[in-house]
Amino acid sequence: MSDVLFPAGFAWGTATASYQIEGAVKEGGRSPSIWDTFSHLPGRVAGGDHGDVADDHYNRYREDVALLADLGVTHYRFSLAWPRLQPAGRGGLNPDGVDFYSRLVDELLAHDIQPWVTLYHWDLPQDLEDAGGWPARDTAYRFADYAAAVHRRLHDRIRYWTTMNEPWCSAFLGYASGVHAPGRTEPAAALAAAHHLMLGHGLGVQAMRAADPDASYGITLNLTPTVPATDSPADVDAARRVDAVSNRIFLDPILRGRYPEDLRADVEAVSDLGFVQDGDEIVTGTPLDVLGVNYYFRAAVSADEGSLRYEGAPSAWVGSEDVRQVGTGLPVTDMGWEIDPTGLYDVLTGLARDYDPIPLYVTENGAAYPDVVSPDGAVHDHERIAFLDGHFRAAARAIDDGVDLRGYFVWSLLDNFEWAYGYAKRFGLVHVDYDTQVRTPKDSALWFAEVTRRNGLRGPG
Ligand code: GBH
Repeated sequence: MSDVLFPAGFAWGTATASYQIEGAVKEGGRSPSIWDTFSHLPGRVAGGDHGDVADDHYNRYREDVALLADLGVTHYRFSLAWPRLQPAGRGGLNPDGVDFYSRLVDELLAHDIQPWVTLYHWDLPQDLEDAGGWPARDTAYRFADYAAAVHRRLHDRIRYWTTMNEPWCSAFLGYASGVHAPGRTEPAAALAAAHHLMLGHGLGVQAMRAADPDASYGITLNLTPTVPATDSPADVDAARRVDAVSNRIFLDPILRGRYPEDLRADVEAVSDLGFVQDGDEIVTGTPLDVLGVNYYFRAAVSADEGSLRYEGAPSAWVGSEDVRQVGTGLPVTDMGWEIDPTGLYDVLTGLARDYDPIPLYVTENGAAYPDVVSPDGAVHDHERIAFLDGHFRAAARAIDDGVDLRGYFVWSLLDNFEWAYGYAKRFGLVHVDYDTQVRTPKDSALWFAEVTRRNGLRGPG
């Protein structure tokens, strides 16, 4: 029986995000972000949790890079905190912020780990939200300026630049359902936010590429393969609509330079997309070097039932508020998300089928489980190992079938602040004790180190 091997040079990594791990929210001249504000409002985050300390990665980054080295990863995906680098969201950069990321990058390179940077993973400077946030067009220009300024200082050592992480979440969880910061529930504003996130992305790529054409530029999208719960015409159309407002609303303006026609019709009652100005779709469609895909689960959807995906919160599916997600009976993780590796295969092969060729990376995939440290000092997270093993094999099948997949980042290196769920959900390969900040590599970390060493998996696909 042959093993599953990945192509030579395949990138193996883990991913994190600034607000989820750094803590030190008042150190080094950092200003508040929308997540600082939101998480300190009563009732917004489970357990009243916030990112004030998180994993204290800001002060412990050397230890964390050593953990990465033990995993044998070739790449590390992390995000830059805009409020650390440019506290007011405009103007000059904060030297202490630049210095922190500069030291982190040096530490990674000293361990032969390539830094893969995301410029925006949801921590908008609060000052910019106060000026209107992503529904305001100016925020796109502010983002492009920030991207250009940071790139100028760090591009000598960072070769992989991602503009946005999951603009869907920023736009629709932030401004429609309101379960993420800034917690607004304005469906039309959410559509404008989605557009301005893509506009900022395109302007940012243009500015960075002009300064350094040789680095790699891209964006990361959360893609949710969507299937009808039954073959009734209403459910089939519900799946089409959710696919439009979750996936194609970003994929098409970015990879084809135009919004899908069916989406325009679906959201007509909410917005005429009047904020899309002449020439904008050329900017959103600025050519990219890579597309990052975050995959967690597949959604089965059904029409004609009240859609309350979070208790009490409005739907994130603007224009399709009548649709709800239904279970299909597959086993779930601690998030309640169904485990479906075939969904990853379908996302990757679907992109290769429906869009012009572009190198793909899985920039996030992983699972939460209520891991505990056993009396023997270890964390026996066999479910996470099974989850990752299944998804790695699905990725390998996609490569076999011709998909240009170049790398895979596990979410996440460390247990961390899981947004609206706080610290209750643990996604790490490494366990974090939030009282002591002690890091304990889980069994999955040891298993993953073996995967990166072999560049593959034991046993047939
Ligand atoms: C990613 O988002 C994030 O990039 C990362 O920061 C996070 O920690 C990680 O995954 C784990 O959650 O039920 O309407 O709220 C997760 C992608 C997209 C998955 C939205 C859940 C459900 C939408 N998420 N999706 S809704």
